[in-house]
Amino acid sequence: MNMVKTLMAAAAAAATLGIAPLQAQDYKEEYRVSTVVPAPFPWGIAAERWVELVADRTDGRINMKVYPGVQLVQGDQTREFTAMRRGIIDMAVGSTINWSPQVKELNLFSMPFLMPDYAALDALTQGPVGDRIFEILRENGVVPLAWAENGFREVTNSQREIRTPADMEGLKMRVVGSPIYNDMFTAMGANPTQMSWADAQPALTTGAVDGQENPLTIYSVLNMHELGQDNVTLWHYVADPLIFAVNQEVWDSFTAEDQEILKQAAIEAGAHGIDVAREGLTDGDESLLDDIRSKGVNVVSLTEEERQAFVDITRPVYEKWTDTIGADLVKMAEESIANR
Ligand code: X2X
Repeated sequence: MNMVKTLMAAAAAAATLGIAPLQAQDYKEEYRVSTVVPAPFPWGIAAERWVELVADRTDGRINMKVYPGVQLVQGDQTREFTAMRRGIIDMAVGSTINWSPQVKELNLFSMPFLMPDYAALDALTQGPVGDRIFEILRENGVVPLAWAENGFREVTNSQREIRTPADMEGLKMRVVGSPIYNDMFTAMGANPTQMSWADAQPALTTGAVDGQENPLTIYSVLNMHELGQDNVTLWHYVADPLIFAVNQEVWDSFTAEDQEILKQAAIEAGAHGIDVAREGLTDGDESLLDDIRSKGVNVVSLTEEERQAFVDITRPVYEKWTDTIGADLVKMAEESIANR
């Protein structure tokens, strides 16, 4: 037999026996997983859990490492998605906010007051909206595997209690990198300034900005009360889920068996991350809120009428962004939430 025939025979035999070709030899020594924040933030915990589960279940064949601080894109979280698509980043656990400059449909989760509670958030990620979003991500050239959670984003500031849009007047607010945030805070009368998470922390420390919005897990791990952020308003205006995803070529380089391991591990790590992200922030367990209150922080819950005033004032933003996101997807989301 000549060489070609020998190889063909070997391949045929391998196929018959169900033996995977020796692809593991092509695997990289390390796969780089991008995140914005590390453990002990729930986001970092979810990413670390994914890495551990995959290492265990592949006997180390797939060696992943978390690179927090979006350091693979010099701290600019709005470039994470593009870098993953191009293979500069192998994998990421990323916020829908940070990928929305490239994937406009992801702004859905930033629509003001769309999701009133966790059940609404779950109705989106675990239902037809989530399926559609994953399809869109695949069309955009990355492979999405599972959901985790940064959380409901509550507003904090160093100046005064916020109960009405009038209280927002003139407050200098750090906002994230999707223009819908500029639109929302401008509509409320505040003075928003967009900056990366890397720049946000010094800006809060020096008082260059008066306030910010982020999940309370971020607030509490960072001890933001020590940065003067001693007014917190619970308004649940938006929430950012996290998505586990892999660069397409990297994904294609794995055997079907390893792809399944990666996906299953992401689902389990995501479920764990969601549990951690909600700990102490639910009706049954408010321990995180109590802990924040015990530090002398003024934590305000809005009445239904107070909340409605914010809904009304941001309504034009909601309408404007419905066009950008796509009226069909927004309608599907509204229906999923109504039927939750
Ligand atoms: O920059 C933020 O506020 C953060 C950490 O929540 C995100 O990456 C969306």
